[in-house]
Amino acid sequence: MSFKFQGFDFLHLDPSFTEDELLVRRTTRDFVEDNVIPIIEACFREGRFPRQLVPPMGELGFFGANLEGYGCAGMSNVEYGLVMQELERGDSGLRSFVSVQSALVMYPIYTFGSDEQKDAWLPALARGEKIGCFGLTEPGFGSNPGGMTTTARKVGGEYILNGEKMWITNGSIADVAVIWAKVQDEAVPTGSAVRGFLVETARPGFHAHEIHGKWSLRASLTSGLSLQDVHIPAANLLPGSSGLKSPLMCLNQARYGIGWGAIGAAMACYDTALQYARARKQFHGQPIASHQLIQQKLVWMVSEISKAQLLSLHVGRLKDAGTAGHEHISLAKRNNVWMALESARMARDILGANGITDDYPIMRHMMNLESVNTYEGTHDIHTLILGQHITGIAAY
Ligand code: TGC
Ligand code: FAD
Repeated sequence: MSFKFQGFDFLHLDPSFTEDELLVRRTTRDFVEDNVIPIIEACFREGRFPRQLVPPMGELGFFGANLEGYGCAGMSNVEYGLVMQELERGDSGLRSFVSVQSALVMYPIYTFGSDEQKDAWLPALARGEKIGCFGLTEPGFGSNPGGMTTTARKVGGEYILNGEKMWITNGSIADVAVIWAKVQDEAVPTGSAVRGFLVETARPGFHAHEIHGKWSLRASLTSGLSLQDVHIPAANLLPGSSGLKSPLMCLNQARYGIGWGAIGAAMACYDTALQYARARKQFHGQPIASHQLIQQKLVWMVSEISKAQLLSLHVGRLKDAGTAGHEHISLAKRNNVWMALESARMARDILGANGITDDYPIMRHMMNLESVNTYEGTHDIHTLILGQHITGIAAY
């Protein structure tokens, strides 16, 4: 059983949004209600990504939504954030798909790519006709991607790539992989800078294998990538990429969207718990919502979701004004995912035994949020990023 979502606007924030922002939110919410909610529990149970949703999401302009031109919707960052919020109210896996395609594949092509690369990839990625993935993490280097061992050796007019990437969303269905590797150039013997490369996944030596056995993000595909002597033309280097800063700039875009997305997951859990608590009766025929301890949990969720909304809206306005620092984005990602995970745990408790079943969306959100807490910089890595910003001392 699931309850129809009632919306969440405790602080009367809706007048703070423009008409266009509210239209984007309504359109995405309707899409999720009509296309995601009816199928998502089955997809999660079967460990299946609902690929049939990719073309309609392309038509709605969800891919590369905050980019201009190349068939992209040219949304503001607040509008893009609201899309992420609504998608993640459906499922973190769906938001992940859009995050990777938009922030981690289209954004680096848009920002670091040549005109030829942009023309070749961006329109097809925007329509969802092509799918991309982002290969930064390696088996031995997760929180510390600067230690990566994947190499790109320049030989004549080609680069030859070797290495392993791990935990790569969409890896096994991608047409193109944005691979981050350390360049070995005979002409520049001391150079080992991290650069980005566009690797067509059909190239010999490129293999992707799906990672099974996940209890989280089961409606999303996660893969390991192996690159063994993969030859690519030198023109596949992203010419504007330079050093670890480049992939970290992509992560800022994705982390910003996750900050909003986590609010959506928390709203789904809170709304389910509230409706359940009003209907469920225990002791003297009274709804459990009449008990103080249940109310305390609901009030915690309302407080924290409201604060998270204010935080993401403010960071979004800063981003639209061009003044958001990566520390602001870390603050939003860290706080909002923590808040959503705590909300999911409280909401699960309110549903008692029913809370552990997939008759309700809470346990699925809770399991998904464990991944969201880890990827794009773990909760603790964002603590250290903020600690470094405040003190000027890196404590990694
Ligand atoms: P560090 O020396 O601090 O920095 C290297 C250069 O980058 C600059 N920088 C940033 N620039 C832009 N945005 C940021 N967020 C930046 N953070 C740092 C920095 O100023 C420096 O610039 P320059 O000019 O001096 O060269 O680098 P470090 O090696 O000490 O590492 C810093 C640390 C730990 C914060 C970083 O490595 C980190 O963020 N680690 C977490 C890794 C991570 O988040 N991985 C995510 C992989 S992708 C993923 O999870 C996708 S999930 C997909 C889905 O949504 O489904
Ligand atoms: P580790 O880095 O080994 O960390 C383990 C623990 O140690 C954590 O608690 C961490 O906080 C802690 N820790 C590490 N260093 C320190 C320190 N200096 N001080 C204190 N504590 C520390 N990556 C991609 O590149 N592309 C993708 O598309 C992608 N998709 C993903 C999808 C899923 C479902 C998941 C789960 C991960 C995905 N990732 C992806 C990888 C993700 O970014 C990494 O898992 C994440 O960065 C953490 O790395 P790790 O798992 O190796 O953990």
